[in-house]
Amino acid sequence: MTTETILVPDLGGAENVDVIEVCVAVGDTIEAEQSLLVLESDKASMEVPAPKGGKVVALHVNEGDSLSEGSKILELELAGESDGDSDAESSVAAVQPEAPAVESVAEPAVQSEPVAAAAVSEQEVPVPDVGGSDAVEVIEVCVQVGDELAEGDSLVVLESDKASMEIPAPAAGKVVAVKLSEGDKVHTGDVIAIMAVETSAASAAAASEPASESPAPAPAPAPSHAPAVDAVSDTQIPDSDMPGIDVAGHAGPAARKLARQLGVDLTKVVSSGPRSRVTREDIRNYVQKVVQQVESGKTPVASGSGIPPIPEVDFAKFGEVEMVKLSKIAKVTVQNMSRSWLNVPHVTQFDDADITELEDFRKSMKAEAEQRGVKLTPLPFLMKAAAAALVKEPSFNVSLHADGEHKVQKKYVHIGMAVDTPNGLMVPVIRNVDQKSLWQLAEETAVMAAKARAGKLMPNDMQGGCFTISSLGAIGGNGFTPIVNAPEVAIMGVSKAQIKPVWNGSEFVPRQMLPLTVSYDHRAINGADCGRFFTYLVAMLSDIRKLLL
Ligand code: CAO
Repeated sequence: MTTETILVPDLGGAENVDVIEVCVAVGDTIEAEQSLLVLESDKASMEVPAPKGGKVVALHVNEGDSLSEGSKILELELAGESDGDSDAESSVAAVQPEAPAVESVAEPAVQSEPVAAAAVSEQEVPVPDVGGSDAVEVIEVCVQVGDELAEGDSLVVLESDKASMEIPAPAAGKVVAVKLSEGDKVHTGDVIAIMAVETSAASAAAASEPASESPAPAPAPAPSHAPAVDAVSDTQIPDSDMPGIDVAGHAGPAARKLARQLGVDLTKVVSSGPRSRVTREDIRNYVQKVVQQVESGKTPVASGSGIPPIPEVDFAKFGEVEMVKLSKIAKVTVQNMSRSWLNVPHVTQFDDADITELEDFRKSMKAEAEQRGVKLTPLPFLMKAAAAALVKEPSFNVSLHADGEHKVQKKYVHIGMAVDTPNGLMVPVIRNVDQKSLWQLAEETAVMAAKARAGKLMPNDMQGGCFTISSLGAIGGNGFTPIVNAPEVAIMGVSKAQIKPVWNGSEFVPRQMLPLTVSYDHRAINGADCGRFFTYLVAMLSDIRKLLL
């Protein structure tokens, strides 16, 4: 068997190009032209094909390595060689791949008429030499008419079978026309765009000089196939100090192809490759996650789809940071809040309850509360009033059925209470609140809050709620808009009670006013329903004798 060392071919002078993907593994039997590696510079990615077929017996590269022309890629046991070739077996031959590894990409040259004085001239920007006569596809158009571009800003991304490449603006200027659309097949010399480019007498004069001597800021006239102005013009990988496309969804040809096959929007895929490059593995992980989420019902297809992701930011660029692991509860909260926020059209209504008498009564019960060993806070009163309102206005005691045809009317009154714990937000549920006394509720809410803070709630303790109360009354604030705890359809936010002047018809009197908000799911509840529910609840708190009726 003959073994050959496969080397990195001519990269057009580019050096230290990143390995984005290694497409083969030791033991693989490969064919000539099969992709071995995907390499990427700032401006282009390209696949390095096998110069011949055979079996990979050793690999010299890993993802993330930087390679230059002549770097060793792998050892290939050549296909079809007989054992009689054992002469060559001992001396491992280093061969240059026969096929050109990448298609060449030259800087686009602006075709223009030389101008005699300072002026803005409209100039065509052609597709540079993309190598070969095959058409290449436009996979991204990065500009639109009216865009002001800096020299080097990306105009379009082209992709052939083997490489994707960004075509940069050859000079600063304004886009006057865009001549290509995504999906177009183009050849060297086709016009990408027309740009209004400022030219000066000096640059115009220089423009008539040989291209290699023309100054950088102004575009040099050159035939579209000719090498462009700077040192990278005839390289196969455009200059690495040009800015690359710095957007989510930047991926090599292999990854783009896979994304297209699977219908994946690359901007949604979290990238793990060098310089935020989306790899094929990232796409597979994304698809796997989406399928799992849909199948487990965690992310109904209708929720979140089409919502652009929040871009990842490297905060360390701005100062010292520390990565803190999210607790399990915090992660569940992330999911629940996103789900409710995205699915539920929220409306929030505000009101103040006059709890002057309630507070007088509560304080008068302090001694008895101590004897009973419980603390009588406003919460049990709020629970009781909410339960009464849920019974009076059953439109609040429902959940929408997933079939889109029904709502589930609940005949029980279980109320959740948001508890702030060291591990995060938890919502234990107090059952049959309508049937319990204030003392029972005081005791049960205290037990549940203690259990939540100790991390001892069982799943059952947090299930079955019809409505939630979130009280920040002990902390402060004038009001907040709580997020409905779906599949419940309403939630009450309680803020801090304060003495305020209230007009009683003849004078202002000091009253203890409790700011309340009710957020509701407008799919299930109408504004008038909420008006009735909330007015009744506030009336109960303002005159707690009514709770007895
Ligand atoms: N206005 C003024 N004072 C209030 C009040 C209000 N609305 N609500 C409670 N208080 C007072 C209480 O009367 C008590 O005072 P005293 O000790 O003088 O009687 C004090 O504040 C402390 O109350 P508490 O917090 O111990 O008890 P609570 O029954 O009011 O609340 C609980 C229990 C579990 C709801 C609460 O401790 C809690 O965790 N709240 C946070 C909920 C939360 O995080 N919500 C946000 C969710 S969305 O992010």
